[in-house]
Amino acid sequence: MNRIIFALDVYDYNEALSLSRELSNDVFAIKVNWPLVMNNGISIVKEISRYSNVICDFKIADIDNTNRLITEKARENNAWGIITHSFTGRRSLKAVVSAAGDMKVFSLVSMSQESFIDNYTDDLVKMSMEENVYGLVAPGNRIDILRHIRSMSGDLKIIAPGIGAQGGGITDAIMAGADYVIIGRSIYSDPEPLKKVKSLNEILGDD
Ligand code: O7M
Repeated sequence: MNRIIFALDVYDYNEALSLSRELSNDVFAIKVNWPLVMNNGISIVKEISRYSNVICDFKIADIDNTNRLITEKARENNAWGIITHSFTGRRSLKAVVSAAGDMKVFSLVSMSQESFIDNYTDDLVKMSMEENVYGLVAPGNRIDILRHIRSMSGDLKIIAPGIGAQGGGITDAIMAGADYVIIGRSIYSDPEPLKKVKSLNEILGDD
């Protein structure tokens, strides 16, 4: 079992493909964000999906119709999962869940940096559960908040960024209730990314 979601926050096509090929067997999924898609187009999602589960981290935050249009593009390109904001309200979240089909929807309920979202986290968790999302994004570097979200969210999957470059500890995040940890710079900025992933998996007791 792998519990690392690799945040592929690079611009370059060749670098992205070569990291995806190299790391795919040792990570649970690859998270694709705007920097890569802006440089290469949405078809990069389909290409990477040949090697790994791909989670489109588009942090969708618009009205229902626009959310639907964005979600459909991710689905068309074989994404395994999609990340949406939830602060935009129930109608917007419903649109993502309904357009997602088999794709897993992750709803962001707290960030790895302090934000105004912190004032609404409990409401966002409750609404996300009522709307049947698959999982939540919660901060892996703000352990008390992560533990609190875990205590509220039943068996929803929690994916947690903020590890390494943003100060969070990988085992602390798992112990506080994260199912998966999202890690970018600590892996792709390492001179030996595969070795780095394997050593993190060893810390987690994963093979
Ligand atoms: O390990 P890093 O800091 O290099 O990368 C962290 C990744 O997680 C990067 O892709 C961020 O956009 C993302 N992220 C956060 O860092 N903080 C958040 O609160 C939320 C996310 C995220 O993945 O949201 C889905």
